[in-house]
Amino acid sequence: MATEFKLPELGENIEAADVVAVLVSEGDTVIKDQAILEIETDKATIEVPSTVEGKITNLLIKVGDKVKVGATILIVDEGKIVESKIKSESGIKKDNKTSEVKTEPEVEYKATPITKSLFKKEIVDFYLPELGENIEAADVLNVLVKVGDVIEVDQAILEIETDKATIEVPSSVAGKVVEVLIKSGDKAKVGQVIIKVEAADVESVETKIENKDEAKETTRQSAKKETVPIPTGERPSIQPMELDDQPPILKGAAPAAPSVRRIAREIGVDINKVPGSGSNGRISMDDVKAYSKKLHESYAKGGGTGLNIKSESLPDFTKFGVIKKTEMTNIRKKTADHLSYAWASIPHVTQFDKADITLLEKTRKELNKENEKSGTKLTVTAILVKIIVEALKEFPQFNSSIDMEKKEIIYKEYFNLGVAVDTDFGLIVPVIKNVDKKSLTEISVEMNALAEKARNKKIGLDDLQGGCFTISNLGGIGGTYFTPIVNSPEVAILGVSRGALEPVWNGFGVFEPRLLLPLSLSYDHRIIDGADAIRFLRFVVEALEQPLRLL
Ligand code: CAO
Repeated sequence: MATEFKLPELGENIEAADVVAVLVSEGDTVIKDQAILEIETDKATIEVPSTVEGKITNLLIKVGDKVKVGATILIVDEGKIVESKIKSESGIKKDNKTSEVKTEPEVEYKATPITKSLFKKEIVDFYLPELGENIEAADVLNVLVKVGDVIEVDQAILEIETDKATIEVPSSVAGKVVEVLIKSGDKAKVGQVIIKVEAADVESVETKIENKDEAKETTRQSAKKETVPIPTGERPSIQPMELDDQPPILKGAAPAAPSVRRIAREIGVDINKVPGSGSNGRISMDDVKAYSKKLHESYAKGGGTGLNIKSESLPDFTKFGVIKKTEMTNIRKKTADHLSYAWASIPHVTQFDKADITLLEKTRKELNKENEKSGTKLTVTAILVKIIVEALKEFPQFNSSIDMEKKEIIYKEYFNLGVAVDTDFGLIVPVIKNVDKKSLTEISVEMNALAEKARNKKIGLDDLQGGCFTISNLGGIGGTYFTPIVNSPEVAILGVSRGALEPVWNGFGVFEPRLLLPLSLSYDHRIIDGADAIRFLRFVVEALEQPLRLL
């Protein structure tokens, strides 16, 4: 006998729904409660279970259709069906408990009245929801409910520990706990049944919770109901507004249709991080696409570095003692942003060496004494500026920048050197332009003038731009070694620490007191190899040790 299966009542004021997936085909044999359709209303996405049994002779809807409540979905022939055919065609169990489809040669099925409501009081399984990318299981620390408890949506029912955090798992179902299937000390797998609940008499629209097996179409066709009610309240309180660095939403399974989840998984998007725009935070296909687009944009903004750092929230320091707050100066803000970017986006390596500047210092001091009257002072930094220009000529990759988006290296044929200046309001790096065309004295004069301007807040924007390489000399203040941060988009920086007298073996049986200058060369390992960095630094050391060659 031919029986029609019509779209049943879906709830108050819901007259139609969009067909998101059709889970059966013509010729299939369906049984009662087997999911045959996935539909989306403006309230939720639900799987529609069959209320008829038999072989499908006519399938009258397809994905994308809008179906009205009461419209015929399919027609079945509910005659006698050979059991083996059922098994081979649908591979299913008759219900969600234990009873397999009977093994007698023939089973007679009767159609259930089409008017049967989707919304009913029933026992539902609560599964351990998805906990985040690559988290498949967690240790159960505490089970917070027991049989007989009446629980509410969002009530914590379990305390679990993953390798990332300790989490309270909230229920996504309200009702009376009839079975607890887990205990402290157990390892719970995502998708595993935790408790069984006699659901409260609410319009608990059902959704299928995903696990790995669900990706398989065969399982999707299964009549075995793996369903949990979607929380009827607001979406979990941890709002997923940030991108990939945010923790997943842990309060309940992300509300999304299985088809949406599957696409998210296929394109590598963690569904738990997608902000849902639908009612109660329901995640649509468009939400997944928008999130994925934003994710790619944020990667692109990071220059292809994937840099997407979110600040951690600070503790309340007043709990530990008295505090005072001041606003960051603009220089401090810019320095913080710039250095954070450089530090996170450039793979830094720092190479150390020491230069014997005994002779150089003797000569420098003598020259300064001779030139005392002119007021021109030759400084260690000015000498280093001159040496670095020669080194940049010898090693052009140190005078370059990298364009990661275009995968290009930009070599500069001009020589502008930045010198870090310590000021009362923060670090400033004025740039001495075209150093290769200037004498040591000119460099010295210009550098002192720029440092003075920087300290008196008179520095212009032009004085701060166009640098190729930076020198940071902290030796006037002290210190042995430090690891300077490359001043992006440059690719290397020389850190200079305090020159000091040290005993050096002269090769003839005696330690001699020599003035050694500690040098630290930080470089961008994407473009500069370690061997080149040593050669570059050796070049600088040798130039400092043989000042006559420099002249
Ligand atoms: N080792 C030992 N003594 C050093 C030295 C070193 N590495 N560098 C400088 N000195 C000495 C100088 O010889 C000078 O002594 P004399 O007066 O006897 O000659 C004295 O320290 C002061 O030097 P200076 O500061 O006048 O001149 P400079 O060219 O060496 O330095 C400048 C100029 C602008 C680099 C420096 O004033 C400065 O601001 N340094 C701090 C840079 C900085 O903050 N870097 C940090 C960046 S990361 O946070």
